[in-house]
Amino acid sequence: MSNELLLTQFGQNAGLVREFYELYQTDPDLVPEEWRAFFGSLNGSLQVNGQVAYQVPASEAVPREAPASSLQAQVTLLIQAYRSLGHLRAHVSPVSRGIFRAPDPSDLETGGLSDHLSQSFDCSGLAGQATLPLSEIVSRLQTTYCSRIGFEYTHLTDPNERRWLQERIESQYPEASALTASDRALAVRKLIESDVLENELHKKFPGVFYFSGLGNEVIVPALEILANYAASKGITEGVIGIAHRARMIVNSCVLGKPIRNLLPEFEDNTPTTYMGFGDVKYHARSLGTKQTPSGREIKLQVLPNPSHLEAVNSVVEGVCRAKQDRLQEDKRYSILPILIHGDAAFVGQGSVWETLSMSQVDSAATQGTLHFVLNNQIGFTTNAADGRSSNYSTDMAKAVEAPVFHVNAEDVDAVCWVSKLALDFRNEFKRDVVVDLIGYRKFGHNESDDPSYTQPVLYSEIKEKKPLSENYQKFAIEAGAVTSEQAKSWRDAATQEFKDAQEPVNKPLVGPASPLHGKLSAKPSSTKVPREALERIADSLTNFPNDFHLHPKLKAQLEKRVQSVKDGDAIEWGVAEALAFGSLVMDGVGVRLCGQDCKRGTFSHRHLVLQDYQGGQDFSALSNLAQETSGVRFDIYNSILSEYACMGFEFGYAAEAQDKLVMWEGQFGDFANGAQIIIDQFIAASECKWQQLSGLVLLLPHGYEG
Ligand SMILES: Cc1ncc(C[n+]2csc(CCOP(=O)(O)OP(=O)(O)O)c2C)c(N)n1
Repeated sequence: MSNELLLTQFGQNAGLVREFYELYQTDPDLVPEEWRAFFGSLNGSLQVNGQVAYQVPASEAVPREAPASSLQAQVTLLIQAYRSLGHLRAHVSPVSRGIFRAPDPSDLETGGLSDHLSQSFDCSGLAGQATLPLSEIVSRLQTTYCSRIGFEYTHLTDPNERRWLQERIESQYPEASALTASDRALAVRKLIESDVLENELHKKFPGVFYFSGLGNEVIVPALEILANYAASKGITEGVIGIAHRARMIVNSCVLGKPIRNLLPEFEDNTPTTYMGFGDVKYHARSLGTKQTPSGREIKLQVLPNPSHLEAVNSVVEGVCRAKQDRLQEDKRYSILPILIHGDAAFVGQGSVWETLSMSQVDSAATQGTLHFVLNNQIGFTTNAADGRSSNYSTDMAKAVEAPVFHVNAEDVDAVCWVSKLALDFRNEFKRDVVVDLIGYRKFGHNESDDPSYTQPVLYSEIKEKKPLSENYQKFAIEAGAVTSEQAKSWRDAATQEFKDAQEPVNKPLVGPASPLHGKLSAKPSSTKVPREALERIADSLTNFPNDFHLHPKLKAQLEKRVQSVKDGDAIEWGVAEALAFGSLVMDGVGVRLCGQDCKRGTFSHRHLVLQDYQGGQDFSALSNLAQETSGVRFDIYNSILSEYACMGFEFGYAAEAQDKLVMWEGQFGDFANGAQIIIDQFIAASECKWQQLSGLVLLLPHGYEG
């Protein structure tokens, strides 16, 4: 087994271990004491289960009394250490709870470089330079990689992506990352609005749950400024999945949901809840349209979701994919999925991984998703040490090659800059990216919870913290971006809006329990299909291009299928299905079928996508038929081996594409209960809870033998 393979036994920490080992080989003092002891016990090679896992090639080991070339090697290692591990030393947490640990890469004394600070070295393109004095190399690395953002991007395997990020980061952060004066003013206003709304809700509805977002309220200016930026970059619509935390301020202060509409939900005073339908306020859908400074409009929607954390992720993706499927290839990116997670849920809920895992596959890719983690460093009462085995809660995102940016949630400028960087990366490379907003939770888990039972020390620190709106307002005034009069007028206006919004709360209720009431009817329609149409569909099954090479075993089988339609006799299940799908696409109804091994069919019964026996192009008879007749799409996909996220995705797709037949197929029917949350919370209940329709069909072939 190769060294690299053996290293994989350290899992995602393999790179870290190797780098530590290389540093150790250069100089044992470069690594922390415990690592020194560990490597020291290995007798010159890194071993796992008695086998050599990694041996620094003799040519790479640098002696302590180093000649110039070895000094350069040490400088290169130093730069590499900052780029790949600097995030572990960045000041990303606004509270003193320590979740990060790493050796100090700037410890030049032990690295033997301190006598060479004025000497120039090759700096691996740092700041666009070929060489720089060591003192400048170190200070630049320190301010870029160990300030208020922790950048994780060296795990990306594509050198273009790494280089793109490296150049942006090293040329812009922190010097060129400040917000403009007008964006600072906007951020102050949004923070004030969030603060006022939360405080007023607290006063008016003591103990009523709305899951305060304070401590991570930076998400509000971040989304606001991001929406403006996204619109200027051609994004026309953002579809957001967000759990309970901070949802009120996102809905009201970003999507513009009027407080007048919010308050009745707090009093359970809506026609829907009177009828025993509906859902709690922090699960509701919200829609907004923004006119942005670039003159372009952007639509935003928060999808409704159940309490089941992270369940909505794949639904958001499905909705976005359905929207993207209506667009030309070069416009698909204009629909942006945004998923806002909790730190504990992100690492704990399987749906997160399943959805990440789908992010690049043919059936479900959505041009990259922007993830925000509202990382308050706690899950209800549970600390990170009990809540996860990984260093960061975001670590699994690295497995799909998503860059991860950890950012101090009290540094508004840094948060907004890195959010824009994340969007640009997503637009450029069409892959997921994560912004981990490291903040805190101002209050308890909910509005009647006392967090001092479980985190007494942390909460005595949090109690002393000033609201971000105050701190940032002071900063923006000092920077000349706003005046104190402006800030006061925004605070007064927000308070007044809340006051005014209370007036209609006690008015009598009018309106239907559901906007769908009386609007739905099953229109009977004829399902007859003319014989000629059926024969055309059958013929299409073998209408191969001249250069297509059919698998020899399929020839007779397919010919028999065509003949059975002509004879009108002995029509197999797979043929009947093809006739049903084919007749729909000929009538102009798009069809999408997705599930495990769907293209061939689990029981070798479908064969709707045929592989060329000599490695040429696949043949999809019904896709061709759809294009030739009505121009709609017939899409059939093999999904990843998941039920939960895949069914959620198809639910979202079907909810958005109501003009199509959308089907999810279970490999065997009994596996469907891997997606029980989607069945119970979305398929069975979405109309009643959120007036959300979805025509998703579940195909559940029976059998226990799978
Ligand atoms: C699937 C699921 N399991 C458990 C819960 C109960 N629950 C609600 S919030 C929460 C803690 C979530 O922590 P985190 O993801 O960090 O978000 P935070 O509330 O801290 O913002 C738990 C356990 C839930 N809503 N959904």
